[in-house]
Amino acid sequence: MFNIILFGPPGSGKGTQSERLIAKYHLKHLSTGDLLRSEIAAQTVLGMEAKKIMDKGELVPDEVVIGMINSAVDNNPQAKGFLFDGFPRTKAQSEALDQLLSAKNTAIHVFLSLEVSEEELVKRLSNRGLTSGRSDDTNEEVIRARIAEYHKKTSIVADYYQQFDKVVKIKGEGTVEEIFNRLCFEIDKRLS
Ligand code: B4P
Repeated sequence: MFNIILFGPPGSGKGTQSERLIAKYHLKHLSTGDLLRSEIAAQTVLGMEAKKIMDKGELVPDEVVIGMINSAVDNNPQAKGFLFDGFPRTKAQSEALDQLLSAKNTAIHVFLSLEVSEEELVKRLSNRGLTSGRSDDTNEEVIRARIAEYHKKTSIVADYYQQFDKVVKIKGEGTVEEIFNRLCFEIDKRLS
C-alpha cells in the first residue's frame, strides 16, 4: 500500500490535484469535504448539522470526520493505497489516522503540503464561488474565517508529521500542470 496526505489551506488545490493523482497512481481518493457534501446533498442528520458548521467556515467535530474516514477505509479493502484530501485537519484526526492505518499494517508514506499565499487563496475561492454553488465560497468573510481556522487548528498537523520526517513542501502557485509535475516528482522518488 502507498498512502499520501495532500495538505494545504482551503483553496490550495487539494481537490484539483487529487483528481489527477488518483488517475495516475490508482489510489482511492478520500476527501472529507466531498464526504460531508454528499451527506448534505442526501439531507442526512449528519449533513444538516455539518452544513451549519461549514457555512460559518469552521471545522466539523473530530469524531464525525474520523468516523467517516474509518468507514470509508473499511469499505475499500482492495485499495492499493489512499490519497487523503482535506484530512487530517487537527492533531486528534492525525493520531486517529495513524492508529487506523497501523491496525491495517500500513502508514502514511508522504505528506505533501501545498504552499499558497492568502491573497491567491481568497481569489481562487471567490472565483469558484461564482459557479460552484458552494455556500462556503460565496462570502469573503467566510472564506477568511476558513483560512483563520486553518491557521488556528490545522497548520499544526504539518508539525505532527514533521516529527516523522514525512513532510514535503510544494509550491502551490503556477499552472495546475506545473504543480501536478512537482507532486509527481516527489511521489515517484518514493515509489522507485
Ligand atoms: P474541503 O472540501 O476540504 O475544501 P477546500 O479546503 O475548500 O479546497 P481545496 O484545497 O480542495 O481546493 P480546490 O482544489 O477545490 O473543505 C470544505 C469544508 O469542509 C471545510 O471548511 C470544513 O468546514 C469541512 N471539512 C472538510 N474536511 C474536514 C475535516 N477533516 N475536519 C473538519 N472539517 C472538515 O481549489 C479551489 C479553487 O482553486 C478551485 O476553483 C480550483 O479550480 C482553483 N485552482 C486550483 N488549482 C489552481 C491553480 N494552480 N491556479 C489557479 N486556480 C486553481
